[in-house]
Amino acid sequence: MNKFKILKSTKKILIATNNPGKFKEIKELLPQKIRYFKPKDFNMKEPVENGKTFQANAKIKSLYGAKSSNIVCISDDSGIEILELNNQPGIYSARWAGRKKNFNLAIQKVYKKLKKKNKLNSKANFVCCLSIALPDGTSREFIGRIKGRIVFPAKGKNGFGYDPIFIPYGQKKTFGELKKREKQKISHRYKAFKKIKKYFKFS
Ligand code: ITT
Repeated sequence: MNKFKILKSTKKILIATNNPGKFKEIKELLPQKIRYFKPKDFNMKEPVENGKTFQANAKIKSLYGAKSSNIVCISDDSGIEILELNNQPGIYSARWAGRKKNFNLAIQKVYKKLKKKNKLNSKANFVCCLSIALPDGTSREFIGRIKGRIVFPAKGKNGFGYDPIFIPYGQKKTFGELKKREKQKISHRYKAFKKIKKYFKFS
């Protein structure tokens, strides 16, 4: 873990995601003094995400990012597990939206599958794995989860992806209806972030 000491003095970080919603949320959680880069700042291609778990895919992305940029890299592999659909789409959450990343389509797909089972309000979890990789090829993964349930119709314009159909336990509003800072206080991404917070210097 000692190698991670360099995070306290690091001035540049690549946030290796092409998803603007994720980029924003990750950047807002991290120290504001650091300069953040996107994959396109390094003309990076997307690595093949052929892992079988959130951890494996997050690691593929962060190691690829750190190697391509030669700076510290943070990646995020995340998704929604819908219990009545045997935890699908899980690591395939982005892929359910098709090549055009159309989340209306992905949400329709969830609707049709749950409707068939007459379980529109299935329990669900959002899962996020954050991975930090150093240019020397070292990486660590950190998982966060939030439990809740699915709701139809979709509600709210905040957030991204599946946010409009997910209500966290203890709340009445979907992630799409909650204010950005309310989601950021309880989300799967925040819970993963809490585990890495100690490696950074805030202020
Ligand atoms: P990168 O791989 O470039 O980071 P991606 O969107 O393809 O972008 P993933 O493979 O990790 O990333 O897919 C995760 C999908 O899960 C994402 O596209 C969202 O639709 C969904 N997801 C993850 N976290 C979410 C959140 O906080 N709110 C809503 N949907 C979320």
